[in-house]
Amino acid sequence: MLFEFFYVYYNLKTMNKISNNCSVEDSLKTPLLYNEAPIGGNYLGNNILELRTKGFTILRNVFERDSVDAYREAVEEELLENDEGRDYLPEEADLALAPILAPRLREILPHAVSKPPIIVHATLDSYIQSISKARKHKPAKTHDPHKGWHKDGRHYIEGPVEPYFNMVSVTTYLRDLDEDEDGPTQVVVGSHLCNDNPFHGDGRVQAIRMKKQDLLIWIQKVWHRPLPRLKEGNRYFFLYRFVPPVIDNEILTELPPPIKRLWDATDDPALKFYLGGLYQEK
Ligand SMILES: O=C(O)CCC(=O)C(=O)O
Ligand SMILES: [Fe+2]
Repeated sequence: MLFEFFYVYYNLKTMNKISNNCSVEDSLKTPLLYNEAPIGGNYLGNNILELRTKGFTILRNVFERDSVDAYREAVEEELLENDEGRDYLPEEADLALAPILAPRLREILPHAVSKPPIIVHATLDSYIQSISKARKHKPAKTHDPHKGWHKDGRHYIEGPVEPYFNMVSVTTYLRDLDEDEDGPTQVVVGSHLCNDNPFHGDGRVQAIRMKKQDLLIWIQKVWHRPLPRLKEGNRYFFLYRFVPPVIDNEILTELPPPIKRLWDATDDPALKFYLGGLYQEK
């Protein structure tokens, strides 16, 4: 009897789990698999501290490592070319949305984007910015120390620095970045909080090394620049931006098609909020 009860309970639980997942996963079919385990321990706090002090942090083991290769191959098949001959992934593709559904990212973003006293969940602002094509010519082996540095936004900070951040960016590179030849992004550590300027040789320059199953969370107010990929294959740089939905923001009345599909498919209010913020159907 007891055994029977557990058997039924177990089945119900499993069915429930599957049906919960189905509604979302059925509407987003990609080979990318997520690490479902929470970030845990002190890691979450350390990630947030690092993001605020250094301007970037690496969120580890967000994806199942082997699935990233399958995902990248699927991306490669869906690439389109724009008028300037650059490859891009259409932002309405399911593949474009898959990385930001990772549970670990959903766990940390509400803490990363904050503007007290409003409690926020992150809202997607935009998707993929660019995918650079494989370099056709052989680039120089040394990097001009001045070339390419910029902040996205104002270059100089005036007055007191806002200690909370109202926009964070998330990047996946789909490849291991073990050395400069892999084409990591370089940053000046902590330069979102000060006026260190790499053109003057200020600050500590760091190339962001991470694995393909990791995500970079960063603030585009740090000085940064891409290093070119000097190996075979495309350099991928998928950029997503997240902002807190503050009450005086315009409330979205439309969502991009893949987001809308997911929004409709899920009954989970937290996921709805993550996808659309204060979105209201017209
Ligand atoms: O490709 C990179 O590593 C950096 C790109 C960049 O600077 C940007 O998207 O703002
Ligand atoms: Fe930039």
